[in-house]
Amino acid sequence: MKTKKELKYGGLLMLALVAILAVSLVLSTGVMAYFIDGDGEILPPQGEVENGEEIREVEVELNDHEFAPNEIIVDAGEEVNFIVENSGSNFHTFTVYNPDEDQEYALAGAGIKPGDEEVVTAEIPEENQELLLVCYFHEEEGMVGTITVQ
Ligand SMILES: [Cu+2]
Repeated sequence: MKTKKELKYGGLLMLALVAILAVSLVLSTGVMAYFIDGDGEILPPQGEVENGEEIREVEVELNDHEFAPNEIIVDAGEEVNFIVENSGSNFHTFTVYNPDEDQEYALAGAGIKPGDEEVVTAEIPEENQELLLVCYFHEEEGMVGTITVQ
């Protein structure tokens, strides 16, 4: 038969195990998404939110064959207007995918002729995750990027 003391320590051990389990669950899911710069810092979202407006504007240039910038950071659940300018000499697409969704359906996107500029509006998902940015035509040439939702 266990003494009172043994029972007490048994309970504490159980609590500690539950706490460790909870912490590792959290670490393995959402939290890692914050550590995107490798130093454990949360980076500010890019672009501007105009006074009194809810919509962030992020400028992106399409070159032959890359997005500039190709690593974009936004806030979860916000609406973003990507101001996309094709500075290259080829036709490019600015296509945003949610890797959790069916790849046939882009979250947002546009095809843009050389010299043209278009506003591509995207409703950013609520979950922390990484969205994919691709040009349909030059994905294999490395015209890809990420939109980190934090
Ligand atoms: Cu392209």
